[in-house]
Amino acid sequence: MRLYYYLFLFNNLETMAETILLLGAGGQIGSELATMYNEQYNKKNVILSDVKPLEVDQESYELDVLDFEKLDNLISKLRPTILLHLPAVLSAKGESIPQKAWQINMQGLLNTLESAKNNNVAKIFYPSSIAVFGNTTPKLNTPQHTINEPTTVYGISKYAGEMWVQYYNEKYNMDIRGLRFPGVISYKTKPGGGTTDYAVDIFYHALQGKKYTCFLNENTRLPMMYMPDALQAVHKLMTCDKAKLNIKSAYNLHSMSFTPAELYNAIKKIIPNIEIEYQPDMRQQIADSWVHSIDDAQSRTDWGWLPTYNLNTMVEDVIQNLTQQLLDK
Ligand code: VAH
Repeated sequence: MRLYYYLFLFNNLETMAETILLLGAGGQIGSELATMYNEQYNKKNVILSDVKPLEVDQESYELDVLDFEKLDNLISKLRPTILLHLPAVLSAKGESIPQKAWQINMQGLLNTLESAKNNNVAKIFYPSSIAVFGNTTPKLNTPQHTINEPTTVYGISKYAGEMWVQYYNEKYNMDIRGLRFPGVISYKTKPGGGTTDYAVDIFYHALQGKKYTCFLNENTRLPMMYMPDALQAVHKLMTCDKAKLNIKSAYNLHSMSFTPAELYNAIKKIIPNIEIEYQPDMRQQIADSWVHSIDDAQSRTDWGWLPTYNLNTMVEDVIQNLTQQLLDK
C-alpha cells in the first residue's frame, strides 16, 4: 500500500511543482489553454494575465507585455516553470495598425524572452503561424524549412519571433518551443482580427438563421485546425523530452485544409437552410499569400503530433456545442 501512496505522491508532487503563467489568457487560444491547464494542474498553480482585466476565479493580473518592468517583476515574483506567450495582433487587424502590431508582437515577445532568461524559466511556449509563409513559398505540402517571405506585419513579426526564439534557445540554452498554427476554429471564444475568422463566424450565422457574407472568395483554400487538436498539440509539445526536439524555432503543423465553399457544404449537411454570399475584402490578398497544406512530418516524428478531427467531425462537434452554448445564453 505504501508503494502506491508514494507513487501517487510523486505524480502529484510533479504537477504541484509546476507553476504555469499564461500571458494573453484572454485571447482565442489563450483562454482555452487556460482551461486546459486548469484541468491538468491545480488551479492555484495556473496564473493568468492579459492586457484587459480577466473575469476569472483564479490568480490573474492585468498586464501589458510592453511594460517590461511590470512583466519582469511578475515573472520574478511568480517564478513560473512553464510560461506561455500568447499576446499578438492578428493578421488582418495588424494591417490597420502596422507600427503598433509590430511593437506588441515583437517587443512584447522580446520582453518575455529576456525576462524568462533572467528568471530561469524552465519552459516557454511560442505560438507562430502559417502567416510566416508568403507568395514565394511552395503552396502544397509546405516544408518545415522553406522560403519565408511573409507579406503581413503579423507574418513578418511571427517569423522574426521564430528567429529570436531560435537565438535564445541556442545562445542561452533555453527551452522555448514553438508551433506554426493554421487557422484555429473554436466555438468557445470568438477570434478577433484574423483572416481565418470566417470559419468561426459562419457557424454563428448558420445557427441564428442569418445569411453569412464571407470576406473570402469561395475557393480560398487554407490550412485549418479545430481547437481541441491545437490544445493537444501544445500539451504534447510542452511535455515531451527536450532531447527529441530538432526544431528550435517553431514546428509545422497540419490538420486539414478547406475552402469556404467546402465548409459551407459540410455545414449544409446538418443545417440545410444555411445561406452564404461571397464578398472578398482586403483579407483576400492576405489569404492568397498563404499556403494550402503543410508538411508536418517533423512534428509527427519528434513529438508524436497526430490530429484527431477532420472537416466533418469538426463541423458536427462545433454545431452540437455551439447550439447548446447559444441556448444557455
Ligand atoms: C489569423 N487566425 O487569421 C490567425 C492565424 C493562420 C491565421 O494566424 O491571423
